[in-house]
Amino acid sequence: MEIQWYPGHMTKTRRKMETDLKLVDAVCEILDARIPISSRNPDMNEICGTKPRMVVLNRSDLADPTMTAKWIAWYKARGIQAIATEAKSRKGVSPFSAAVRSLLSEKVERYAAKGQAGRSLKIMIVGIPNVGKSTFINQLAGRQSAKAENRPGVTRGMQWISLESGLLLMDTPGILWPKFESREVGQMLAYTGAVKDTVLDLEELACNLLRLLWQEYPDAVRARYGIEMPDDAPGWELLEACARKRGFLVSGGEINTERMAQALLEEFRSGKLGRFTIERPEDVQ
Ligand SMILES: Nc1nc2c(ncn2[C@@H]2O[C@H](COP(=O)(O)OP(=O)(O)OP(=O)(O)O)[C@@H](O)[C@H]2O)c(=O)[nH]1
Ligand SMILES: [Mg+2]
Repeated sequence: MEIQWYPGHMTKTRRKMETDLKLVDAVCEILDARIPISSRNPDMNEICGTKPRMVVLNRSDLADPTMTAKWIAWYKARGIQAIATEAKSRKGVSPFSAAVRSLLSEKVERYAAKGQAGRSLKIMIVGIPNVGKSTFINQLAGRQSAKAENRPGVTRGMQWISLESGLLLMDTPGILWPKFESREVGQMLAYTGAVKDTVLDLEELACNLLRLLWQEYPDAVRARYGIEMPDDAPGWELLEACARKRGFLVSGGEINTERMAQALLEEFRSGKLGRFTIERPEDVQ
């Protein structure tokens, strides 16, 4: 499966990001807590240079809480500020300001020494499409300043939003990168909905996801779809078994795997199927 999805506006965003970098004190990358590896832009080192950086693991309401705790510990062990959030419900969002101040403590002290204690700290918020950047900013601001919707590509331009805490946040459009190091990264981003479904083969995607979940979280799959299959059953057999259990048939009694694929992806993305983290710290290369 070849995934083509690097629209021209992302090239433009990346360039604008590089030029806007001089305007900010730090960069905060928002990751999807379900896929902390694949949702991390491999070009960030290059784009950010020496700017201080921190990480937010958002959508943690959809991730496996034990794994989220492991990820936070993993970042901490590497001296990287990281917090876990559920921007949609605002849970975990408030420690952000303190984390930024700690990240920029030298600057905060310098400002205070110059009698500029109230001077704002400017943070660029970046991340893949649809990860919740604008929602996160709106929750911090306590108002709907940035447009947020459940589809990738909602934010089109950069926008400044000021917070009462003295932070000034720059919302940016979500970006992906032109090349993926591996096919897996592309698929991970597709499972979570960071990439529009129109560029994908839904059934292949659903088979691969189901295979992965059957391996890592079999109880959740069993509980939702009532299937009982061998541990090593291939993805398409799992998908067929689920479709049969659901009664997704087409005339003539054939199984409607396309409908099941759509249902599976929707139920995974919305959290109805359970809370999953499909990338572990041990998988970091
Ligand atoms: N379940 C869940 N949904 C979230 C969370 N944060 C944001 N969302 C939802 O994700 C969708 C996308 O949110 P946005 O804030 O528009 O995402 P964005 O990163 O700004 O997207 P682009 O501007 O397109 O790059 C919305 O439907 C939000 O309600 C979260 O922590 N958990
Ligand atoms: Mg946005």
